[in-house]
Amino acid sequence: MELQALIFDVDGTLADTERDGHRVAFNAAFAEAGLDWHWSVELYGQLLAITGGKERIRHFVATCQPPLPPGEDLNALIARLHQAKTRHYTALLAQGGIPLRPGVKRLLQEARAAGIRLAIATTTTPENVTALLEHTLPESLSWFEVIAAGDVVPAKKPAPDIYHYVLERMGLPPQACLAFEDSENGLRSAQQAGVPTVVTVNDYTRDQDFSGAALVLDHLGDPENPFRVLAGTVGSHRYFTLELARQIHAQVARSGVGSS
Ligand code: XBP
Ligand code: MG
Repeated sequence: MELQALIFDVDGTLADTERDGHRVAFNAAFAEAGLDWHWSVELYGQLLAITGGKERIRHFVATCQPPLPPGEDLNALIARLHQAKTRHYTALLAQGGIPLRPGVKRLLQEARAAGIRLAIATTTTPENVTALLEHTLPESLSWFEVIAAGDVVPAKKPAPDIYHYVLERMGLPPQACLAFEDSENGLRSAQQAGVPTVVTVNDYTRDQDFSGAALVLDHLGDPENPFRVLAGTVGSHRYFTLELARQIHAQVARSGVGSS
């Protein structure tokens, strides 16, 4: 089956948003609420095991037992903090400080020009996706035919639900697609839905278990900034092109490695 669509994760994949974006916004929301909570770079790395901001705050409260404001229901507190966090995060993106990762813009443009369909599968809040694209590559907002984000499915990654949702909306079987993820949770999500997956690692995820990925790279690369291959074979390619996407996709179809 031919490659028909590319499905992208957002956080860590399209852009390095976690350490200097989401984490900073969570801390700003905690400070604004008068809470003496602070998520250090290291603690945040551990909290990333839980996908989804509201779920992450709940996990932090349960495991670290920080002081809570008296008399407020926990669900209401989490909802309030998360709304503030989204406001801080989108304001931060509007300042333009978080660029797309190497090769992302080039690959999106190449895929679009070739008539390859594009979609997004992420656990983050929809406003965050819109804000990121608006401030990095505004024209791409109309390129993604499905932007599946946040609470649109009840079970977040590593559950496969968000990929099932995208595939159903696109009317495509998983074998017609290639997913791009940066984390083990993301890889497991795509894999359980049967979508072959390319992983581009980042500082928070590089030591995770990516067994079963079709290819693992440090980033997608560009002609002047080639990728490093951490697992898989790329032939003579030095940066990720649509031709390499097709090659990887065909390889998975032949061998079964890289899909569930
Ligand atoms: C990303 C996430 C997100 C963000 C926070 O995971 O876990 O929760 O950290 O976003 P993935 P919200 O890249 O695997 O989709 O606060 O909007 O939930
Ligand atoms: Mg991610």
